[in-house]
Amino acid sequence: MQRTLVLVKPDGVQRGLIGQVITRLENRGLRIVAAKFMQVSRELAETHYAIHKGKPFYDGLINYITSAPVMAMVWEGPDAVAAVRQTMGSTRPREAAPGTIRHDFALDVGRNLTHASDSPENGEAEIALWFKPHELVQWQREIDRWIFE
Ligand code: DAT
Ligand code: MG
Repeated sequence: MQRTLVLVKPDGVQRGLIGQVITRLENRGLRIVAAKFMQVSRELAETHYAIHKGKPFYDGLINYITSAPVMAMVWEGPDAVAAVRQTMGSTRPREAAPGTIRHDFALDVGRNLTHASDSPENGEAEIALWFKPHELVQWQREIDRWIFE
């Protein structure tokens, strides 16, 4: 079982799309492990997006992610990192496949609604950055055996 960090970014929160993102991940069969509605500090934003520092879109990205609250979550499942990114769609919403969240709800790369970790290693690092260990809930879902082979 693999875990990944998911954020509904400020545009998704402001547009009332938290529920739709959660529904799609639930429908997929992924299991929620943690959730926290929060205002992102500049410090957290800069650590989370450190890899993009120096890029032309960096300042806009930091302003965007700190501009309103986000819904931060951890989801798990088999190959959860790849599965969630597949459900999110391409970074550029106008290149995202129909049926993906970014295709169905977004147009601009700077308002692409969600974040999802891009590798298992980054997933674990991002989960540790956004959540304290006791905020991650270990639980058994009754229907797991009908979703996980
Ligand atoms: P992703 O969020 O799909 O993992 P990323 O990690 O490459 O994409 O970039 C992080 C965010 O930065 C992305 O969700 C939106 C923004 N971004 C990326 N490339 C951009 C660009 N060329 N112009 C504007 N914003 C960009
Ligand atoms: Mg990324």
